[in-house]
Amino acid sequence: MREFHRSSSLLFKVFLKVVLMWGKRRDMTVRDRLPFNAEPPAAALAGGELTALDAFYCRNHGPFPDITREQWRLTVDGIVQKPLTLTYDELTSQFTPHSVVATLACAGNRRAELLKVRPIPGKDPWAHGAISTAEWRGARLADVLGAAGVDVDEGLHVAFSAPDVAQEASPVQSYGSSIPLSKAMSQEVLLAWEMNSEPLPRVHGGPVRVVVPGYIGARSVKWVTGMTVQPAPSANYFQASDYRILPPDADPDTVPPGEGISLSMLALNCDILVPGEDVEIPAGPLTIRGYALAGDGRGIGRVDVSLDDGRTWRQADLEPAASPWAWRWWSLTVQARPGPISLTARAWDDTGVTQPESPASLWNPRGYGNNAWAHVEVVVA
Ligand SMILES: Nc1nc2c(c(=O)[nH]1)N[C@H]1C(S)=C(S)[C@@H](COP(=O)(O)O)O[C@H]1N2
Ligand SMILES: [Mo]
Repeated sequence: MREFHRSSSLLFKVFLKVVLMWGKRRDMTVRDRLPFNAEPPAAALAGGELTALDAFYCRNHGPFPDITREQWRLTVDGIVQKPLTLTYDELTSQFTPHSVVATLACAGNRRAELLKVRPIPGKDPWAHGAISTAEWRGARLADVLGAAGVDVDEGLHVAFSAPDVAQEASPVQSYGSSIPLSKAMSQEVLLAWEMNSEPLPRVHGGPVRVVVPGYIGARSVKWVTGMTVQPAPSANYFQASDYRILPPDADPDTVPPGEGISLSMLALNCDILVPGEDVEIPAGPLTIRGYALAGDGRGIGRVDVSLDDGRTWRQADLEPAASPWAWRWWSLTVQARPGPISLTARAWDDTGVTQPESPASLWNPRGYGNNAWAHVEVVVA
């Protein structure tokens, strides 16, 4: 009986854990339980080109809506000739499906290093893991906008809306954002219903989400139910106020909407994922591995690694890119001698631009867009 109690309460704990983790690995670092925010350990990302669904990071501003495929509708309106309402069956059967391998990166990824420069109250200290890559499959947004009779006009924007309500928004409102119509009409932007050949999980926006490769994750709206073609960017809190690089001396609690630089295209970035921080490493050959990600429409030119804080550099081996929208893996094997080593990496893009050196030079009040040189401190035994 006792045994039974013990094992059933153990089962219950496991069940609870799985429910709380939304099908995620047990070693995810949970930044918030409600809304659910979690990142995988760096080494879990280094496994391969695509991130396994149970390791893919989760970034939410409100509780997830529970929408079945039967209930789901997408309305397309605004400056269109033929406003539309699509069901899940119509979206998936009337439009040709396309697949795109794309990296989703949260603008707050690597905030932990900015926090060491100056505190950023109320924001999660994301380490290396608020970035992941999937093969997304769905209809091209351009095809759906085409069906609604959209005339391509440089000045217009497409605003997305979703039903999840964010208590952190001011005033409280449901999640939304927008992208320029010119980006919306490009081939890589999808209304996705599959992720790594699985139906899009609810935690990642199922039944249908927007995927905007090359832009910050915040623009890839999950559980999307509305699209409006309009003359200006979305007035939603997460477009007009939150995802912006404020000047270092601005007070994020009092700045008016529209202040600061609106984040859209990702900037050149890289990170060191293996070896992990503060792990003991045996002396001898040490393989350093990480990703580099070029900004929207650019490619990676080279990745350099330094073992002496940037005085001298060696070039890493670059693996081929799975797609222009995905991270590119790099590695370098060095001879590790006993003692502490400071590992540094920096990427260059194909326009000859490289990353800024220090997080201090990038610090901003909401802690977004850290693309400083990657740094990991390790101890060789
Ligand atoms: N509806 C909705 N869409 C959303 C969000 C959200 O909170 N609600 N978070 C955004 C942010 S900030 C990011 S980084 C990505 C994260 O997607 P993921 O949770 O599938 O990794 O979704 C974006 N889309
Ligand atoms: Mo994000």
